Amino acid sequence: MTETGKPLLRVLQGEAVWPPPLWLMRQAGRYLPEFRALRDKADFITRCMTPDLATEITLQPIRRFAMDGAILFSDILILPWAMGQSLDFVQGTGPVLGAIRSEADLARLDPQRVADATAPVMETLSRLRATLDGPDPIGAAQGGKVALLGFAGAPFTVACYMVEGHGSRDFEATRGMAYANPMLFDRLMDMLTRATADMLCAQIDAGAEAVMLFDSWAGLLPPSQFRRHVIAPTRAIVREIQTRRPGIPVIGFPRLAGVMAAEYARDTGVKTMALDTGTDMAAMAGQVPPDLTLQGNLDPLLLLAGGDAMAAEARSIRDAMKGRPHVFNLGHGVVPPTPPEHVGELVRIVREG
Ligand code: 1CP
Repeated sequence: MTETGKPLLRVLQGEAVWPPPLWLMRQAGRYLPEFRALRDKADFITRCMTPDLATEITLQPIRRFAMDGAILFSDILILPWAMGQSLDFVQGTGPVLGAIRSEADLARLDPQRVADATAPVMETLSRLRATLDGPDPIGAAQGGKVALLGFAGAPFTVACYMVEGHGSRDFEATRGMAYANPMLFDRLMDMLTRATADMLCAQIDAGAEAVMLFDSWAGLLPPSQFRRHVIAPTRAIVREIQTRRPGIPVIGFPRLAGVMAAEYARDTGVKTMALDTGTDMAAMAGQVPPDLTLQGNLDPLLLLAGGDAMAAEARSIRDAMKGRPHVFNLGHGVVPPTPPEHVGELVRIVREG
């Protein structure tokens, strides 16, 4: 099977394919009983850093639902962890990091450590690619049609967790630092921009066929700051990948970007823009070039609810995008209480064409 035979890759290159290929953000995770069974065996970082476990978790949803894309099981915070920042995933609280607030804190990070520290992630990717494109003893290859996606957090969103030290509604310390100490914040952003491009190139070398940049907190920024901390670093990463690994598509996800999304699509060079739940896909399609792929954007809470309302909305999104390049997905991640049968039903509906 050649690469061009994978429907998801064809769409990510700008081709309209019907019915649209699909995968779901957070498709591997707590809503699957087989994931919960493994979760009790090892903590989160161990699961990410053990190729046997990360490979298995990545493939679980593919075996069950045969999505068109398999996304590496890892996390956007693995990069700061690999640079030496302390990171702990606390049950019920989320990630906790040793906050970066000063030059001295920043000086303790070492991007040179990333290649060695993330070697197990690259091993996971090469095993995944071999499985997905190989003969099919464990039912995960789906005839060589499943594309392998790598990812990273975009610099601004990763900086949010690094500076704040934990999740937040508004990341006040981070946005405050960007205004009050722009020299320090820019140094952190530059470090992240370079390290992210390097890590994504390494993921591509290990087998990723496309990569996604999650900018989950992009929408917190006013326009001038959005241009500086979202568009500019994303453009730098996209250019670096285009130069060093030509032909590999980049999916950008500027979550909650609102009216700035069209500018992001125009100025970053991403091949695909993923849209959050609040964006009207058809309206956005009218504002971006016809060969820019759009990805999204069913509400994860409609997937949780299931039934006729979910079916109607999924068909409506799919049909509105007919004739243009579209990857069907959610507008944000699958929520843990989602019944797996609803995911199966969604896959069936999107594929009925
Ligand atoms: O113990 C556990 O099971 C931890 C839960 C968990 C999981 C399953 C975390 C902690 N991360 C992940 C996996 C993950 N994270 C993936 C894997 C692939 C897949 O989608 O199946 C991906 C792509 C991410 C990306 C990620 N992590 C984002 C960007 C997308 C988004 O959801 O907006 C963000 C913001 C994170 C940070 C993070 N990691 C984990 C949690 C609980 C959070 C959110 C913290 C917060 O803001 O409160």
